Amino acid sequence: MLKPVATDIDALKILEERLRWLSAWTIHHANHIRENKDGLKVGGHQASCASMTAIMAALYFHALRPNDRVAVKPHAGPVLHAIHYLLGSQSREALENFRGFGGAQSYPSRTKDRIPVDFSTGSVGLGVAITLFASLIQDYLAAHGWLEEKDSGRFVALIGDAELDEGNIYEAIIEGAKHDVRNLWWIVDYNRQSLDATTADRMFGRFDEIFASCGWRVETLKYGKLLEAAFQEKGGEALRRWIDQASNADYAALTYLGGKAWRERLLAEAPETRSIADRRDDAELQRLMTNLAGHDLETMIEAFDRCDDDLPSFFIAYTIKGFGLPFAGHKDNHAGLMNPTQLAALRQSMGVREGHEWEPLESIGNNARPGVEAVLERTRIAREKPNRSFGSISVPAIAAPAGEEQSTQAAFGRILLDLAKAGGELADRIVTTSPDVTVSTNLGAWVNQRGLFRRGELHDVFAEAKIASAQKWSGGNKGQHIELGIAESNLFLMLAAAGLSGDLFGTRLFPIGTLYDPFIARGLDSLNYACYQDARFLLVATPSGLTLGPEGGAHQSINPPLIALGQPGLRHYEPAFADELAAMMEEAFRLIDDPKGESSYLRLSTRNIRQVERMEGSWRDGALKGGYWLREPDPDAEAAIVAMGAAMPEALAAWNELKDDVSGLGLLAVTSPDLLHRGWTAGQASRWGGERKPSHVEQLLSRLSPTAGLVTLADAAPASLSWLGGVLGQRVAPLGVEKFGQTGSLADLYAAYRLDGDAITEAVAELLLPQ
Ligand SMILES: Cc1ncc(C[n+]2csc(CCOP(=O)(O)OP(=O)(O)O)c2C)c(N)n1
Ligand SMILES: [Mg+2]
Repeated sequence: MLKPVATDIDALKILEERLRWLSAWTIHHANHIRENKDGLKVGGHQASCASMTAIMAALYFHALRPNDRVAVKPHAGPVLHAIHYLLGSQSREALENFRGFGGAQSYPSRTKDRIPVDFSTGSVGLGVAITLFASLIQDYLAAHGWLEEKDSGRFVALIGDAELDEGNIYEAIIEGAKHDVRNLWWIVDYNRQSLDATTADRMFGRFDEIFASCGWRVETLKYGKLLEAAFQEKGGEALRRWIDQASNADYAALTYLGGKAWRERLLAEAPETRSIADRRDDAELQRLMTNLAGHDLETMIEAFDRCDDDLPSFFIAYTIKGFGLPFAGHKDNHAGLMNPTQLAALRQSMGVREGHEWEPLESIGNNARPGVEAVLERTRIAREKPNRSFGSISVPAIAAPAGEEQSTQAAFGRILLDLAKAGGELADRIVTTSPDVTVSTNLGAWVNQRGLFRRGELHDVFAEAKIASAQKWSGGNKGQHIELGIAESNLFLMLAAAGLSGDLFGTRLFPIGTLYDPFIARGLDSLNYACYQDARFLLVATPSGLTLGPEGGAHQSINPPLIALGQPGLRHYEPAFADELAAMMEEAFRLIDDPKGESSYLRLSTRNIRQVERMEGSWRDGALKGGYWLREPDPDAEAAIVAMGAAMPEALAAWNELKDDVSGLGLLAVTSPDLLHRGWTAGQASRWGGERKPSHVEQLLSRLSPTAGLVTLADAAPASLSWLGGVLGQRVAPLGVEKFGQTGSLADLYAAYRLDGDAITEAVAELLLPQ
C-alpha cells in the first residue's frame, strides 16, 4: 500500500477556491456569455459543484492514487473538468464550450469527454453502484492472475445525498456484502438538499445503520475544525446540541439568511451560546456555522488518511449546497444560476481580475504559487485518457451443436459447454453472471466445467454429502461464473463493469449475462447505462415470448425487441435455429473485442424446433446482417411471409401449405429487426450524402413486387416487424402479441393470439385480395 502523502493545507485551500471559481465560471460562461443561438436554456449546477469542491480537492489533490477510479456525482461534472484544467489535461476551449456541441459534457462522459472519465454518470445511483461491481471485477482479475495486487486501486463514488434514495444502491451493497467487496470509498456530499427541496430529517442516522449492517466502515464527518474549536469554548456544548437538533430545512434556511439570522436564532433557542456569538461578527458567525466537515480540508484529509486499508468505507460528509455562493442553502438552488452582478461580486471576492477569469492560477500570489504548483505536480491521477484495449483475443469459429430438434436456449448451453471443454483463450476470458437464473437459462453445464468465482473456496455441501445433483455448485479463485442475487439491475451493472475491464484494467473479458427476457425491463436503465459508456458484453435473454406456454403471462415477454430496436450500443439477434445462434455468438464475441463493435442481446427460447437443412452457406451472411430468404421468392412475387425466431415453425408450415396456391411465395427469416432498421436508416443517410447504397433490407424486399404484401410474424410485439412495410411501401399484415399472455399449451396460445397457421393463411389471403 502506498502511504498517504503529506499535503500543504494552505495550497489545498487555494485549489479548492479555484475549483469553486472555475466550476461556477464555466457554467456562468455557458449561460451568460457564450452566444446562445437557439434561446434554449443551457443550465448547469453551480450549487451542486460548490457543495463538493473541498471534498474533491482533498480527494484528487491528496488522496487518490494512480490506480484509483472515480464515479463523480453527475452535477459536479464541472468540478472534475476544473481539476483537469488545473492539471493541464482539459482545454480552455472545451470549458468555454461546456454543454455545447463537442465541448465538455454536462455530466462526465467516458466516451464524449476528452479528459479521462472512469465512469460516466448522469442517471443518479448508477455511477455509485458500478464502482462496487468494478471492484469485484478487479478482485476477479487479481484472482485469475491478470492483475497484480500491487496494481489494484480503490473505487470511489462521489454521491449526492438525494442519490441515496435510489434503490439500486441497496441492491448493490447487498450483493457486495455477499462477495466480501473491498477497496471501495463512497463519499456522500451530505448537503441535505435534493432537486426540489431539503431532504427528510427522518433519515438522519439511518444511512449509517444500513451501510454498517452490510459490513461497511461508516465515517460520519459533520463538523469542521472551526466548529470543533468553538465547541471547546464556553457554551460550546449548547452550540453542538443546537446544531444536532436543527432540522435540515432550518439549517439550510439560516445558511441562506446569514450571520444575523444565525445570531437571532441561537440566542433565542440556545442562550448559552451567547459568548460564542458575541465574539464574532455576522460574517464570522456565518463562516463558523457553515464550517461543516465537507468544507474543511483538514477534516477530509484526516478522514481519507485514516481509511488507508481495503475495508469498504462510507463517508458522510456534511456540506452546504451552494457553499460560498449567494444562494447557499436556498431550497431552490439546485439549478440556480448566479446573475452577472452576483458573479462579479464572487469574482471580486476571490481576487479574480476581469478578463482573467480563465487563468488557471489567477489570484494566487507569488508566495503561494510554488506550493500550489507542487501539489498539482504531485497529484497522482492520470492526465490522459488511457488507450482502450481491443483486438487482443482471437475468436475461434463456433460450430452449431448437432441435433435435429433443438431450442435456441439449449443450443446456447451446449455451445458454452463445448467452449468450456475445448478451452483456449476465449473460453478463459469468458465470465458468466446471472441473477439466480443460472440453471434455468442453461448456464449450468458451463458452470459445472468452469466453477463459481469466489475469493476463497466455496464448498459444494450437497456434492460432499454425496447427494445426487446434475449441478455442481463449488467454486473458488479460478471460477468463471459470478452468481448474483435476483436483482436485474445488478446484473447489468456487473456486465457494465466487466464489459469495461479492458478500459479499466487493460484486460479484456468476455462477459455473458443471462436472465429471463421479460425481466430486462427490471434493469433497463442500468442496461442503458452499460451501453452508454460502451461496455461490451453479451446479454442472453431466455426464455422469451409465448413459447413459455404453461409459465403464463407474468413470464412471457412481449416488448424487448422494441426495447432493443431503440437501444444504441446493443445489437439484437433473435435466432430460430442452432446454426444461426452459433454464428451470432461468434459475431457477438468478435464485437466485444472490436473497437467499432458493440454489445449483443440474444433473445432465445425453450421451444424445440426442427432444424432446417442448409443447401449452401449464403444464409449465414444474411443472418448476421439481420435476415435472409429461408425460402426464396420468385422475382416480383406478390406475397411473402416474414418471420422471426421461435415463430418460424408456424411460418414454415404456412409456407408449405400456401406455396402452391400463392405463386412465388417467399419466406423471409428475420434474425435482427434492429440491424435491418439501422441499415435502412443508414442507407437513407448515405443517400443525402450523394451516394445511394441500398441497405440489406431494401435488397431483400426488392426481390418482391413493389405491390407485394408481407405477413409479418413474431412472438413479440408486432411492431417489431410491421415497420418493414415502410421500407419499399409494401403492404403489411402484422401478426404478433399485443395483449398480456396467459397459461396454455403453445397451440392454444398461438391460436388465441393469432400466431398460428390459420392466422397466417387468412392474413396472406387478405393481402392478396384485389385492393
Ligand atoms: C435517475 C435520475 N432521476 C432524476 C434525476 C434528476 N436529478 C438530477 S440531480 C437530482 C437531485 C440530486 O440531489 P443530490 O443527489 O442531493 O445532489 P446535490 O444536492 O449534490 O445536487 C435529481 C432529482 C437524475 N439525474 N437521475
Ligand atoms: Mg443534495
